[in-house]
Amino acid sequence: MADGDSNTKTRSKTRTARPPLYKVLLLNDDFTPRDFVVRVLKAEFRMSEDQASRVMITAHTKGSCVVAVFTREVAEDKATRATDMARQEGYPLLFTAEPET
Ligand code: TYC
Repeated sequence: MADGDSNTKTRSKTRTARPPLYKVLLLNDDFTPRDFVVRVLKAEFRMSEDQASRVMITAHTKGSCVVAVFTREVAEDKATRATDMARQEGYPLLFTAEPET
C-alpha cells in the first residue's frame, strides 16, 4: 500500500436532501359553523365529506387538528387560501402552517 493510501474510500456521492415538511393546522373557534369548516376542507384540501367531518370534529373537540403535510410554500399557500375563504364570509376560522418536528 502506498503512503497515505487505505482501503477506505471517501463517499462523495451527492444526495438531494428532502425539503423540510410543514403541517397545516386547523384551529377551533366558537363562531365558524361546522358545515362551513367541512366545506373549506373539501374545497382546499380535496377531502371527502367523511374525512372533512372527522378533521373538523377533532379540531372542535381537541382545539386543533393536523389537516395535511406539505413543503413550506405549499403549506403556507393552502393555509392562506383556506383562511381567506373564511374571511370572505366573515368567519374567524384560522389555518396555520408550521414546521413538522
Ligand atoms: N367550534 C365551532 C362550532 O361549534 C365549529 C368549528 C370546528 C370551528 C372546527 C372551527 O376548526 C374548527 N360552531
